[in-house]
Amino acid sequence: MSRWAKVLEVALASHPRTIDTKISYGTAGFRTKAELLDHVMYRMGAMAVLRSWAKSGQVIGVMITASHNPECDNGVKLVDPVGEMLEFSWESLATNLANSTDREIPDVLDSIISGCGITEGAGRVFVGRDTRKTSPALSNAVLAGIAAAGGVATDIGVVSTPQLHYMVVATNTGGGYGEPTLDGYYSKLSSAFTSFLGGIKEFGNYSPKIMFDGANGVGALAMQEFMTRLKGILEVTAFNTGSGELNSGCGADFVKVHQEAPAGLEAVENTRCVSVDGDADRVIYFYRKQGVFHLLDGDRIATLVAGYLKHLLAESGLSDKIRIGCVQTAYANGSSTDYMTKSLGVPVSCVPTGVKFLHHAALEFDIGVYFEANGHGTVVFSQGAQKLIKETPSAQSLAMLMNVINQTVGDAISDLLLVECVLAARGWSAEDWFHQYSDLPNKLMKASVKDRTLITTGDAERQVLSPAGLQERVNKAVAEFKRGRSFVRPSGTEDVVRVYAEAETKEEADKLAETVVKIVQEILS
Ligand code: 16G
Ligand code: MG
Repeated sequence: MSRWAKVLEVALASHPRTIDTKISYGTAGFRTKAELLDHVMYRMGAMAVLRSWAKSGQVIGVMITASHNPECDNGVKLVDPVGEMLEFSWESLATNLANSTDREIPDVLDSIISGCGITEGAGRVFVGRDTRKTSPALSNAVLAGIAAAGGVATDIGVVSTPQLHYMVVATNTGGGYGEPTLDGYYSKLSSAFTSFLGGIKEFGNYSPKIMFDGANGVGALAMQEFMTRLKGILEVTAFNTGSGELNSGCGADFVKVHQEAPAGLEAVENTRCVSVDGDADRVIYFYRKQGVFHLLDGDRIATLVAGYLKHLLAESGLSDKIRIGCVQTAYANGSSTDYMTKSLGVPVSCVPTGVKFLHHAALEFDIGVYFEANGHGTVVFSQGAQKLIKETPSAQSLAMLMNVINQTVGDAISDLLLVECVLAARGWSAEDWFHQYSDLPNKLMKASVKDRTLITTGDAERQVLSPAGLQERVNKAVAEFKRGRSFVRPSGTEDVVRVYAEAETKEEADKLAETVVKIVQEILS
């Protein structure tokens, strides 16, 4: 009898594949309408067990969420033992397993085992889920897959994506990264924040008061806990805490895309406001003054944080020993890159879209600050840098700030606490922060084409490699505009081609984007 008899039996009886639409493990796992996902969840449970075997029995995470997508969607992503996204080479294995027939499952699992040279051992998997109504049933499917494959599941329940990453890393490091419980997570971040703020004598223009938009998701629940723990230190007024629809008219993606305040915060003036997304791994700040909306996105967070970390390194005499750098994508506003490199003197590397690429590139620095413009990001410290910082008496502020940061993955609430620390230390209001530099006007558009996969890109998505002739025409269009820049890439999450353009004025940025959309449609029609 095949070692997978149980997996097949449960698949056929309780989690059969009843649809034959192809699904792919994309930038952030599988993501689609919730009703199409039961069999995928079951199979990912089984696959997580194999991944744990391949990683000598370390814990693997499975997160059920569709992040900022609408409530009707859902998704699943796997978390590797050190908190990173599932290793790239396993993405196609996941896609293959998800799309096979039920009866093919044993063969596909066997081929993973032989292809990756895996020896069976302990298979430990942590399962977390967001607040979507469809998440409990899908989580049960994952748990069934883990059990059928002979693994040991721990159901962490409703958590943010970064909380699940924390749990995985804290467990795999035997508590070295922090106590492996949710209480450990809250305690680590809130006590570091409290100590850091406690050490600041003068707040200047900073006031410890924010308005928080929880996107009606799990970020609101996490914030509830922080509000209790940070009482009297940070005053938080929470909106969109769960009674409304998830990500609808609120949340970080809404605010970034629409460039307007979310539900409940439309009329708030002169106050720092923060929005997180549906699984709380993205954060966006904004404020309104005299009716004008001002966005402080991931680029702004990166410059704020990198500038301050660089200052702390200089203050503690570690500038020569610890190299700080920043990682951005092509979507970073040209002004933020200029400010980072020229005014702050922090080197910037550019990588393709997707957290995993940024995270890897950030590990090349001793301190790597990485943020996508959309608000995904964090700071990572090399082991050497962490040790040196902890052992250097003049680097105590830096050591405290390091503990506010969830290094395992971008964490909206940890990022929020980090931003608050830096603003407090600088004595800045949101307006002071905003006026550090001016963004170049820009425009993001979508082009619908028959087959977006015909477009391939290189140079961190800044150049089109195929079809032939497309890049030349984009170059020609860009050359017509002062400070013009534009690039084209196929979306990893939607069936569209994305077009980004920036130029000296808003009108020109809009015109450049529209021109490039037309070029794309002409060439790909
Ligand atoms: C996913 C990525 C995000 C990226 C976005 C781009 C993760 C966890 N998430 O949401 O980083 O910005 O895709 O979407 O990696 P697009 O390919 O449709 O433009
Ligand atoms: Mg998210």
